[in-house]
Amino acid sequence: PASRTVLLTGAAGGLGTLMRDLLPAHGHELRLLDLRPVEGEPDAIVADLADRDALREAVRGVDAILHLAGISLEAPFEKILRANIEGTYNLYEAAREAGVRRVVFASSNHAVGYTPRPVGDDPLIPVETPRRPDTFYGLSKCFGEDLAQLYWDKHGIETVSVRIGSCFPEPTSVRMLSVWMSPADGARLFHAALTAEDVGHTVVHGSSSNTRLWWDLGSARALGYEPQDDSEPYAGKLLAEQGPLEPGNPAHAYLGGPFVTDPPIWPY
Ligand code: NAI
Ligand code: 15L
Repeated sequence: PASRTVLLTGAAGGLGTLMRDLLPAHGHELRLLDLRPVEGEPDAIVADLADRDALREAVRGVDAILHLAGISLEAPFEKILRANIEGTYNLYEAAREAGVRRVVFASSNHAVGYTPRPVGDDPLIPVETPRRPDTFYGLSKCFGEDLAQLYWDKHGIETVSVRIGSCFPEPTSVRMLSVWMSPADGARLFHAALTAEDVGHTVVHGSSSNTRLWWDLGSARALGYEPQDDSEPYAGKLLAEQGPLEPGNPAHAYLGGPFVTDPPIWPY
């Protein structure tokens, strides 16, 4: 079904700001929500995912929800619990009560961050790869994916869980050459996830069609996603500055990159 009004949670964040610019051109009318005011958007709903009354109001009459809100990096468990675990539950409950039929959930590569990255002729990481969260943050994304499956099986709410790689205007590390999703491809993928028919609960990898790709994009393409971008033009500069990934370095050995170390090493 062509999606009409979409509730965009996390609208003040990095990805939310990019998608506010790009999604209207795909035919989506956005209702915005964030904990923080959204710059230049006085009509945005300023609310915490802990506020169930505000969520009930926010989801009323929308055709779909693009759920980006939450803590987006590693943090103490109690904070992750409140924002990402309880917050996502609160949003699905509001969606169920209001009869919203489709959610697109911003999952993350960090749900499976301890998956070794492919080396040489290794096959691409399949979307069915076992869960191996690399942080409490990644664990909260595993919870979100399982919650999505439960709400499909029990309540018929469809979700596309997008395990986003790194969606920023440009890749900023050698690892990101493999997992980068250009903002324009991000909008293409979210559009496909919002509008494809009969998705049930589908998990997809979220990246551009990078030359150095680590994971399989088959389930994303099956939604109608046709990536147009490739990080390769950035490779020369990043490799010259940072050198190649080293096999003996744990922060270079896994899909989740530096999130696997304790504490995580920044930048990633
Ligand atoms: P961000 O940290 O820039 O934005 C997150 C937004 O959520 C912030 O504006 C924040 O105020 C809001 N938020 C946090 N807790 C909230 C709460 N309790 N109630 C309401 N709003 C709350 O993160 P970014 O990069 O924009 O990521 C968006 C989503 O995509 C996150 O869920 C993140 O985990 C996920 N993701 C992003 C990736 C990326 O490359 N940008 C990669 C993988 C996943
Ligand atoms: C994520 O899940 C984070 O939200 C984002 O800030 C990046 O760190 C990204 O993963 C990544 O793996 O590069």
